[in-house]
Amino acid sequence: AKSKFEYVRKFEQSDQLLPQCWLVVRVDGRGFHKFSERHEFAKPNEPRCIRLMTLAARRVLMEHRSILLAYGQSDEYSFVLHKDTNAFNRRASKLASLIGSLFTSAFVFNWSICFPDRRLLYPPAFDARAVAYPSVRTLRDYLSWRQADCHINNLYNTAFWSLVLRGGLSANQAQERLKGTLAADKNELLFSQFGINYNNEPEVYRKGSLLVRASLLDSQVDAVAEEASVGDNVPDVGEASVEEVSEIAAKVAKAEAESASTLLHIDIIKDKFWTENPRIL
Ligand code: DGT
Ligand code: MG
Ligand code: MG
Ligand code: MG
Ligand code: MG
Repeated sequence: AKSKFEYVRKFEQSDQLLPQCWLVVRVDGRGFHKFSERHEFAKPNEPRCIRLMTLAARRVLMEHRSILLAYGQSDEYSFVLHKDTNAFNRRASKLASLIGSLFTSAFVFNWSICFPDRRLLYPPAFDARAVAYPSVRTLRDYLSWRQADCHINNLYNTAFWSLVLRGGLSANQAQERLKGTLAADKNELLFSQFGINYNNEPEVYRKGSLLVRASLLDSQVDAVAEEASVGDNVPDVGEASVEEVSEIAAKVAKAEAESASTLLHIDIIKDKFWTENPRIL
């Protein structure tokens, strides 16, 4: 019962990821520099977009049970699958395309929940790639890389937008002012010129967002998580009405429950979180 055309299947190449490696799928918004401008995102951080990204990520965790945790910052989210997973035969293209397209559709699907007063002006896209990491060390270094990127960019962007929006500098002048500065210089500039203690900026901006399967967490972290997610349940929704705000809160709470994941804004570079939660990796 095979057609004579069946042979073309042999042109498909295997892209199975190595066994016993941790699998990471990272999605990243296409052209979000422009997307954030067109949709008038707050600078440097738009809390409604962060909430939308996390809702979309929760949808992915709900659907794909082999994902242990996800880490998001800026316009990206990384999903970590267990090293023993056999999901989709560990095929890179299947994993990346399914997670990337579900993330994208969930982002669009939930847009009006997070931006009740702002129309989506064109369909956004997210690229996705799948990578295998051969050890806990390399996986943790991957996650540290993304969190270090979050820190470096957020410190830079906080200084840059303070100089432009509050210091009255042009974008070029602000860029010149920051050229060659170290982290300590930017901290000092923020404090002396704008009275901003960078360490008091919200953790969600400085550390990014970590979603962990609740069943893998140890109790003491659960307590911290409770606080973090309660805070996250009070959506900052601009011009939204009271009914809209409670609708958003209800939908966020529903997504939280269904994905059974806990939202944390914490340091994942240091050992502390991993040694306190040995069941995750
Ligand atoms: P790509 O990924 O190569 O297609 O290009 P982009 O433009 O997406 O660049 P990428 O991913 O390196 O950087 C993310 C951009 O999104 C960056 O220009 C900052 C912007 N962005 C992300 N989150 C926010 C936000 O909350 N507020 C604002 N104003 N911009 C944001
Ligand atoms: Mg991007
Ligand atoms: Mg890029
Ligand atoms: Mg990006
Ligand atoms: Mg099919």
